[in-house]
Amino acid sequence: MVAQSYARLMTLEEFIIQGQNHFKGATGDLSQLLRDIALAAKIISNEVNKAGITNLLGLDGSVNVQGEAVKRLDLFSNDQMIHALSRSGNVCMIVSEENDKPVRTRSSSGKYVVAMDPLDGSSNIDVNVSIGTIFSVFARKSDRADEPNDYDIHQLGTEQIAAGYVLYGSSTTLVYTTGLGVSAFTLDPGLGEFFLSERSIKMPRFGPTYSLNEGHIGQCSPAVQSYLRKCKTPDSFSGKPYNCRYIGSMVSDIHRTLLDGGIFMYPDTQRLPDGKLRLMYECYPMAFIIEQAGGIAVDKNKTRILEIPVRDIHQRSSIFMGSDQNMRDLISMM
Ligand code: AHM
Ligand code: MG
Repeated sequence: MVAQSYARLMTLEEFIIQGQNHFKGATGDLSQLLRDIALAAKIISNEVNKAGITNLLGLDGSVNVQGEAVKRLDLFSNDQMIHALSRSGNVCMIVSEENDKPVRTRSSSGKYVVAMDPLDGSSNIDVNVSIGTIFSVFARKSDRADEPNDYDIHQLGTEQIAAGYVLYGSSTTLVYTTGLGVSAFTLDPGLGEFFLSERSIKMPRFGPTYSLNEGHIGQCSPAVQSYLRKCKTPDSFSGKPYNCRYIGSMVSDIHRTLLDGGIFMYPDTQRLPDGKLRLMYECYPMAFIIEQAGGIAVDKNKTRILEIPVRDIHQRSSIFMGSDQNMRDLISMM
């Protein structure tokens, strides 16, 4: 019975090959890169699930380039992702939250540059709350015969050729886009296989949910404060205020927003004038996914996230993203 039901499911591998067939002349290199990321995701997922019973859990005493405490699982995930991305020789350079400088792989002729947060939401590791991996893929600009350079990493979000995240939650889910819609895959941990769980995800045009660290509201702009007052005022249609949902793991908060609709924000505050989240490996990939699903993503100046230039690989950006209607309401107040 169970075996029969598996027969109806499409594996990630089949889906990737199907997608590759859409592109005439595709070499299969991007497909291989996505497979490599899926492999790293399985290894990290396995380790995340064991974290409570191994000594991987806990602080290792060092701090990352943002001055934040680094957990061992972050380092493990960073190593696994770098290793996986270096396997097939397709990636020449990797920008990671955990590395001060871009990491050059052995394959200086690799076609792609990847930006990633190998384990996002790390403050949630110790309390068994879902965390995730975020990635963004660019085609290099420089000649493959030369060494990769700064132009390869200072690309706009609109130039991403793929982006995605892996959510290590009650199940492990991989969500990605190559610009032809957003699809989700769920890991069967017994088989070690990702199966297609949702194709061409379109987020609801509106969702009665807002998501932010509201503890900082006193430091937010008047526009964000008045938007929040609106969220809390029962609307004339439903007679109810919006729901507040905030996990504190961007991957989890975005995944819920993607599926159920609503709005997610990490605004600028007096203390953090550019917010907290990193443009290249948190904001760009999530904005690409949200836009592909029919949503909107902007910063405090109403600038489309995907069009904010990269000055520094670890630069931060305020971010407001979510369903079309929620975002239009907010933008009209900004
Ligand atoms: P991290 O990359 O160090 O894990 O930080 C990013 C996380 C996001 O997942 C989340 O949206 C945000 O930090 C939560 O921050 P805060 O605790 O200030 O609400
Ligand atoms: Mg992180």
